[in-house]
Amino acid sequence: MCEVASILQDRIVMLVDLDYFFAQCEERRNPSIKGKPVVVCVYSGRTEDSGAVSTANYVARRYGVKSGIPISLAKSKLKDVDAVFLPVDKQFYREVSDEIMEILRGYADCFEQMGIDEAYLDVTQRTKGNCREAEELAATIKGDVLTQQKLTCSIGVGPNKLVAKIAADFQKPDGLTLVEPKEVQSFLAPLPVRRLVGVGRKTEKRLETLGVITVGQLARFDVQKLIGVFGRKLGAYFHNASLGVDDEPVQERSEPESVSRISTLKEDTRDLAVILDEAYRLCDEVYAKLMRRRLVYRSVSIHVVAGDLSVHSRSKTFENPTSDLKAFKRAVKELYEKFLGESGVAARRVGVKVSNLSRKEELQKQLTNFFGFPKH
Ligand code: DCP
Ligand code: CA
Ligand code: CA
Repeated sequence: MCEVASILQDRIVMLVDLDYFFAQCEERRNPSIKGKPVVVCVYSGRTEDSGAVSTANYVARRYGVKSGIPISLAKSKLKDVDAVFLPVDKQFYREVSDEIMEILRGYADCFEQMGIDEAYLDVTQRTKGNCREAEELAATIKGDVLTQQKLTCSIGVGPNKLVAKIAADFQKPDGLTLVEPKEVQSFLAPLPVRRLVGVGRKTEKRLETLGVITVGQLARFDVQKLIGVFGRKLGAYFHNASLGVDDEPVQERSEPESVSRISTLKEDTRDLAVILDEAYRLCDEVYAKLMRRRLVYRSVSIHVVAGDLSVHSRSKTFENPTSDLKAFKRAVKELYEKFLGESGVAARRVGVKVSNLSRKEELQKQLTNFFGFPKH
């Protein structure tokens, strides 16, 4: 649907990017660190400070701390400052990300997640192609993410992915930038070429030798010469990009292989009722996600992390795909009973998972084929 729209009509595309994402997750988890410089680190483990900065909050950025620099350098920049250094906790950020992506998905005609903290939303239909409406929708989305998930994001709204992305980066954090079709070229012209997707440090240098620093200069640069330097494909791409032209559709990525939830119990236990109480709650969450994404499942698994941190699992596969919540819970109960019967360990964390996923529409198609055409 959105693919056709990309060729036939003017589109409205948003890019939603979460602000200083990993560090903001840490602030949400522990609000007392808010206001201090927060640096999230990937420790390599060789020496105490070896490794790199994954990201930093905006307070730390004022001291020159940013993604990619060595931890030791970040520490020296923050010498004598009450700063917080934390190790990355990818699993936690992934959980936060999943929940936010579900909120965003609900606002899109078409949705495309790009990595852990950003997504494109095609909102052409629901805004009837009206920029003002799209701007209001973006404000609503920001409000929703903030109230439901306590995180700020920056949103760019434009006629395509290229412009939306640059617009989202334009004002950060907590920004909202609308670029209407008639403003595209004047918006892009003063920006450095580096802001265009696909222009890395090398290309930037090369363009600089041609006297091209800004996107506006690139737009005016002879396209044939550009092709002469970068080849047909890339040269044409740079030329179009500099004019803000981009026909890439917002496209849903392939379906996830599984959907799972795991949680830590108040205390280690072998009590089936206590385990199921938590496991059923997780089933409801997994199920809600399946429904939102219109997925059916064929396999169910349970996971147990024992008190000694050993990991155990059991699974079951149905003959046919199903979207039944009761069957899901029945299978989970069966598997936990089986597990407790076979193993002597007490559970510290419990999880549930569905896999072998497929689209609900495909299930219906298969059934229709099997039973003949549906009556109208
Ligand atoms: N990330 C990383 N190493 C990098 C860049 C990013 O580990 N070199 C991780 C940490 C970030 C997350 O990816 O939180 C998202 O990257 P972004 O580039 O979107 O940066 P942030 O969200 O941290 O900051 P901004 O507010 O600029 O978007
Ligand atoms: Ca971000
Ligand atoms: Ca990002």
